[in-house]
Amino acid sequence: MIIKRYRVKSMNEAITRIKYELGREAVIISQRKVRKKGFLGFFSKKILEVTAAVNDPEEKNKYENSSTDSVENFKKVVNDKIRNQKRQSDFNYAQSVNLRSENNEALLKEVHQMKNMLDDMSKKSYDSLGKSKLELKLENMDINKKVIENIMNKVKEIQQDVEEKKKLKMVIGNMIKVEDKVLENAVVLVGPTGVGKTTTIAKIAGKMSLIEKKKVGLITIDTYRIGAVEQLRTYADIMNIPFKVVLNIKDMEKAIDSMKNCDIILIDTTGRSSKNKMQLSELRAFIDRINTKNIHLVISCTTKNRDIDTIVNGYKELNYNNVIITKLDETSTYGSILNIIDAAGKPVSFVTTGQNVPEDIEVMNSQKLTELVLGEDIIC
Ligand SMILES: Nc1nc2c(ncn2[C@@H]2O[C@H](COP(=O)(O)OP(=O)(O)O)[C@@H](O)[C@H]2O)c(=O)[nH]1
Ligand SMILES: [Mg+2]
Repeated sequence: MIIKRYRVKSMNEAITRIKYELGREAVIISQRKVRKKGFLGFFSKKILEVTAAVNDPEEKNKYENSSTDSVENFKKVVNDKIRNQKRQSDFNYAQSVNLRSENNEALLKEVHQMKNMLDDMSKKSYDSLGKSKLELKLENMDINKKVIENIMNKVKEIQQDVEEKKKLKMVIGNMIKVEDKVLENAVVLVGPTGVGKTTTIAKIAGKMSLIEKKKVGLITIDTYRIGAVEQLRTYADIMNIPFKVVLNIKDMEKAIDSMKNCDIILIDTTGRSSKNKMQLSELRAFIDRINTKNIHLVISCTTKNRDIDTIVNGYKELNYNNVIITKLDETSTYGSILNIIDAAGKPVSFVTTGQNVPEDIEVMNSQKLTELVLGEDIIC
């Protein structure tokens, strides 16, 4: 850099001289007013001192070169820095990728676990109340809560490696006890009004007398309902079999005695409310006179779940040995079969499947009843 000081009278003079000597690129660095030096200078006028500077062309080149270098250096430094930064960031990235992949692994593991849980859940398919698909299926079959709980516990207890459906069949199959009983001597049918006692007696009588050619006698103690006696008498007349009406307890033994040559005596009773203990005790007194182990509780599979318990438990007073489940043709879900069997704790002797006498009655095996309960079969 070239620096020059000019002592001039005016700035104009300074600029002219600076331009001339240093060129147009020169710049004024400073200016100040000073007195001329020397003795006379004391009283002399003040003059202008202007300092100007310009870059030395050589130095300028050098500077430019060096600046180029420095730019290059700068670039280099910057690039190095960038490279370093990149390396660092690559390292960081790699680390983060590592971390991410580690995290990913953990995440994948979690997702996998969640998937398994979901699979498990969809297999069991829990609803919002935490019920499994199986439980919901059983509920849809109108099987009551208590029985479902019992079934689920038994299904869980099965160690065998078989599918759930099979386990379910095994459990229900074991719960449904059927007794293909040889009917002989006195057989009594008890149960609520309208479940089909009289019709069922007519069906059994018809099968035994018309098909099995057995000697059948009919007795009714159902003198309570108008027309009940006539209903059974009509069947007896058609089948041409003996028929007796028993009005009081002491007539019971006489009536049975009068039919001692029969292979089987079928006894029809009055439908009683299971809630009416008096009526049931009265009935019990009649049954005690009959002295038989062949007492069947007749109950319709269309009975509401809550009523099943009341009926089945109420009639326990009569010590029934079997249950006859009627009207299987009148429903599309057969869970009540299981509810009845579970509540009664007695084997099923017959089921009835329609109003036709004598054909709509059968001894249904446990497998067929299980299929009905599980909705795999229907009664048309
Ligand atoms: N759909 C259908 N109806 C039946 C069945 N058994 C009986 N019934 C009918 O149920 C009604 C009452 O039958 P009933 O024998 O008089 O019942 P009870 O009062 O118990 O003696 C009658 O209309 C019968 O025809 C059955 O298995 N299916
Ligand atoms: Mg009747």
